[in-house]
Amino acid sequence: MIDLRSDTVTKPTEKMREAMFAAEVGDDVFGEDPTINKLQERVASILGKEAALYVPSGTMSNQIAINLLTEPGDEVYCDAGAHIFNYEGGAPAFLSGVQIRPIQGQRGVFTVDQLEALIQADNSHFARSALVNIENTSNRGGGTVWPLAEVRRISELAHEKGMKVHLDGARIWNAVAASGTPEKDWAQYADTVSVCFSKGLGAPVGSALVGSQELISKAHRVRKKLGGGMRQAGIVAAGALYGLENHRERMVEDHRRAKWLAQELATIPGFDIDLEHVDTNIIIVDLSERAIEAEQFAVRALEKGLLVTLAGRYKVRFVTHLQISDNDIEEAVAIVKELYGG
Ligand code: TLP
Repeated sequence: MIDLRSDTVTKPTEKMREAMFAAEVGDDVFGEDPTINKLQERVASILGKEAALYVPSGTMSNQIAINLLTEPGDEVYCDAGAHIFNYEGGAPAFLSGVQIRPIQGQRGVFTVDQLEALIQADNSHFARSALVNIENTSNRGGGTVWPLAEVRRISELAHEKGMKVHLDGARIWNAVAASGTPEKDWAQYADTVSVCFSKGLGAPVGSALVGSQELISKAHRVRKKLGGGMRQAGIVAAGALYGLENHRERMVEDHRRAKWLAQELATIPGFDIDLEHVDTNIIIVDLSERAIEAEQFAVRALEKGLLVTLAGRYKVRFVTHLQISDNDIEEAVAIVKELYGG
């Protein structure tokens, strides 16, 4: 099976397992797990923020941020394809009582002008404009890396208007590997950053919410309320720490393979791929020209041993990761060409 469904499907490598096996642990709800404490310090330092909190998932990390930075009835701005809006089970409404105002960006990226046009006047008819969410890289956008200058402009406008900025950096590591712009440079424009260890870094579990000491102290209580305190989770945090130290630089390999795969798939008639913008490890293929339903594509590919996910009625997503080799790419291309020509 060639599993290109997501970079979440990776299994810990031997060395990662050894690090996990050897991890020192303690009760993290008492703040006594040395491995988690080390991970939190390290990730805060990489992002240039005061503090970090280890949490079970990227979803929890994003939702804690939304909870901290809004009041019920507030409005949150994000791209229409954002994970917080599409894939978190309606949690912003469920957990924080906020509404989402989606922005129709390009490949997951919106502009400061688009945001400015939507910010509400201070009038009791309107929801309070409270928070802007930037997802970098953009998942549904096809792994797009944001332009740093636009992130800065959005952050400046948001703060000028009394709003906060959250960076969903589930794949910030990919943005760094692709752009050469360090984590800190992206994070400086955000009040909170969520980073994931369980995607490109290849760790089995966990994410971190990063921000000021004040916000992260408050985040402890929200994590507790959500049931996210994990006791001796240093076992899994050791995998995250291992990934952080050893798997960031190799991501350029995932990006090279994604570009290669995209170029091959784009030679198939009616397979529409924005080749110029395969920035990182995600490829979205639009099959609408041939009216091939994504679900049907996925079923046929599965029969041949290739796993993909759906990104829309006619859109299929391929994701490269730690456990995909050059050989896997060759085989994946052969399978798709066998099924659809080219
Ligand atoms: N994304 C998953 C699915 O949920 C779609 C994937 O396979 O890509 N932010 C972004 C940008 C994400 O892509 C994801 C996961 C999350 C947050 C949530 O992370 P988890 O799955 O740890 O809750």
